[in-house]
Amino acid sequence: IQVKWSLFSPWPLFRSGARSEADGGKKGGIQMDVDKFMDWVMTKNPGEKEFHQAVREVAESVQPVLAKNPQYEKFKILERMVEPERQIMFRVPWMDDNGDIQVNRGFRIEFNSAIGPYKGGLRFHPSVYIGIIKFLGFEQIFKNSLTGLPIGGGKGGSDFDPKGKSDNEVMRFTQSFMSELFRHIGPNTDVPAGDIGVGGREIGFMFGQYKKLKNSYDSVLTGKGINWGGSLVRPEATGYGAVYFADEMLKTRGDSFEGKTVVVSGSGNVAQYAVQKVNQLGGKCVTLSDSGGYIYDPDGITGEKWEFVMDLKNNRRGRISEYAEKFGCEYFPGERPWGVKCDVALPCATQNEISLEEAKTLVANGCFAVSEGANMPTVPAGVDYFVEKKILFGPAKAANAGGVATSALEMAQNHVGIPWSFEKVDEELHQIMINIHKNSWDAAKKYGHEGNLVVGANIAGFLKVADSMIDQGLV
Ligand code: NDP
Ligand code: 2IT
Repeated sequence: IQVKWSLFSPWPLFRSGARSEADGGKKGGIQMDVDKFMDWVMTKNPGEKEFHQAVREVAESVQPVLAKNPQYEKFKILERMVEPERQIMFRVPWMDDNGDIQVNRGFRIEFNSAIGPYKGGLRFHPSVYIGIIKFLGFEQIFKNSLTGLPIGGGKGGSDFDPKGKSDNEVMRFTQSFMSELFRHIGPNTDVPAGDIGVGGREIGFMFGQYKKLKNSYDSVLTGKGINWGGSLVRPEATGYGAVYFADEMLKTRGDSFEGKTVVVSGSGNVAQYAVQKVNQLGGKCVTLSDSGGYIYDPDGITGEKWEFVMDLKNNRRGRISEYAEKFGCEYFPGERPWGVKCDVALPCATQNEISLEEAKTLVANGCFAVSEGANMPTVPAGVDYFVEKKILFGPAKAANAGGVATSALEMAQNHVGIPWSFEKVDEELHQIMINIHKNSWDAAKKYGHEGNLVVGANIAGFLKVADSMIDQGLV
């Protein structure tokens, strides 16, 4: 049997030993060989390609920091960060409406608690496997740090497919899921929330089951209903936040959403409220999509058309093609909306939904700002292309941090026991997005990548977690 010795002793492989050039080798961190580091990560985490993708971007981004600050290398911060503190995988058996037994797999990855209890959503989608949950959990560490609030990084979910399931089936599944998850979470330990396939309905069923098992009314999930501990603006927060972030980017060029044509993908929670906020700021959203295809409405998705989407997706749980039938606009089955001419693009569906070709098409058609509402929606070569072309590019962990930030505000309200007004939460959210943009901008500039918010967000998110890990010793 051939054993890769790098699995046991990675350091000599990816430390070049050469002092960094950045400071003439005087203060000197050690230059890391990112390719070799990634070989080690990939050997330890085989087949998890989305996780590899997320780690590589962060590892590349923080090189200027490692070069100037030897303590991060000394304390093996990056090597420790890529290893989750705890990973939980469990069986979720449940009974469907025909009386047949179904078995799904549940996950919760408690990735990093250096700056607060694990925090991050739960995704229910048939594509879910460990590599997806790990990429999302890893991203969450830096995103949560960027919010400026005391929340660590975690993520979970299941390969359960909510599509076509009855309310009763969803309830039985979520109760079974929580029957295992409850023993791992807690208001000061780990606080899940929603993500793809997990919205108010699922959070409600899970909260009910948790409460029954623990006999305790804990702030253990966010995205709760407004009658039972939820926060105003949490449903809106991710979409609003991604638009607030885009607005900050536009301001750096003396511009705004007024009169802009905006292409949006997805038609779920994030997309819905991104459209509403764009409308409020004077822009026009002309597309929405789901896994079936996209609709193109050149007049804009406003008023009763927006209300129709809300009812279609949140109550009737139908397909976006019905919008085209109802309002007589075009529907493109099996396609993504990136070929539509626009000023601003808001990817709000899923990972790797903008390919390099699509990134090129967007730019060729005049798109000059992209704010990522979804997690990791642009492939790495697409991100590089946007950066190279000096597009205003808001990377996911900065641009969509408004959701988790407002979750932390929900926790704060729960801990004090007093709810805030819509205006107060919205104001806090807006200010948080302004701060994230500024901090990412400043970090990029400080480390020699002015205007590159990918590098800036990764560095700003990394520093706070890295310093906290050092403060807390070898844990
Ligand atoms: P929803 O489940 O409410 O909506 C997801 C939307 O994306 C649906 O329109 C869905 O279409 C579409 N979609 C999902 N997977 C695919 C796929 N593989 N191909 C094409 N379309 C797809 O989820 P959210 O709106 O909550 O989440 C959207 C994105 O935003 C995700 O990347 C999520 O991680 C991210 N995010 C969410 C936050 C939140 O607070 N909810 C916070 C931060 C980020 P269909 O119904 O046909 O599957
Ligand atoms: O990706 C994300 O940030 C979320 N799905 C929201 C997480 C949260 O805890 O609100």
